[in-house]
Amino acid sequence: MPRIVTVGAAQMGPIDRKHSRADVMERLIAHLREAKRMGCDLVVYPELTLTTFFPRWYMTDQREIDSFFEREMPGPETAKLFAEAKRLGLGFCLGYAELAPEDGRMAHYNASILVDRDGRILGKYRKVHLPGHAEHEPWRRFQHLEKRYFDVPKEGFGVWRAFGGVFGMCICNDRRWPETYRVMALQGAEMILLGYNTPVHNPPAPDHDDLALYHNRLVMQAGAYQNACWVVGVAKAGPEEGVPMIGGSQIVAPSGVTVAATRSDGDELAVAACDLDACASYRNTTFNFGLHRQPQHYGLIASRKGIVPPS
Ligand code: ING
Repeated sequence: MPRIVTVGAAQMGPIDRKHSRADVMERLIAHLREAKRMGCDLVVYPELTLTTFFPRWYMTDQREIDSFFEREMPGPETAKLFAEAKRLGLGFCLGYAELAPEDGRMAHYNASILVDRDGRILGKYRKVHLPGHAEHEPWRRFQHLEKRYFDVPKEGFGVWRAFGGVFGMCICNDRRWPETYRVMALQGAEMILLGYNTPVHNPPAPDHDDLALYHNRLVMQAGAYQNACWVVGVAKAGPEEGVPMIGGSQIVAPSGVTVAATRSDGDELAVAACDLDACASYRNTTFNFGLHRQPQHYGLIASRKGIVPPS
């Protein structure tokens, strides 16, 4: 019996500062209803789906900063999403800014959750690779202050049994680092779910701007193929508060082939029926970790003087 999971990559167009959580809920629920009509089992939303990408602004007032965070999940404004998903029998993956009491203080995480069809939260992931900077850098067209507003979590990448398979999560910049996929694949991940908010323009490297969509596809296709797993990447896209963000949401098979993708920069659902057993064709051959990997050779070998000594 093939283990098919029909996935909806629920790309979101711009969410502006003036958009309330209620406004966003309407759009997220519209995605759920279309996904149900399309036969989906699971809907994947972008990173920080509930608000505009606020790290683009320099803020000093902690109350203002915390207004972009959720103190509980589900909370009063997100409960209706959980209720509608449960009513429709859909699971979902949701990215949001999490305010969490920890060691006597309030920790701030860029988080995502995996929710089962019955509304239970199966797992939570907190973004490991926080890009950008921590202090105001006025030379930039816009800021990217994730290092200012989010904490690096204590825990790393995990996987959870769900929807008949093994699922992992990561967030945005995580997808650019090969370790991200490998750590989850070594735990048995068959499908990795991720959301992203990626500006077209990267201030430290403007010469990369024309390749933004290519790099987006490259890293997810490589991650999928080299780790014999499905990768679902979902954008918050379009001109958001004057900053163009890439679209390019897509579902990538273990072969590395993109099997479904959005074409717009707005709210758009890309759907694919994903056979989790398709992972085996690569994980039992080319990427049979037990048979072919040589981890004893991957560390820094003190006896070998590399061209560039370790920093
Ligand atoms: N955004 C971007 C991302 O990794 C970035 C930051 C853009 C890094 C372009 C490098 C190049 O897709 C988030 N939110 O991580």
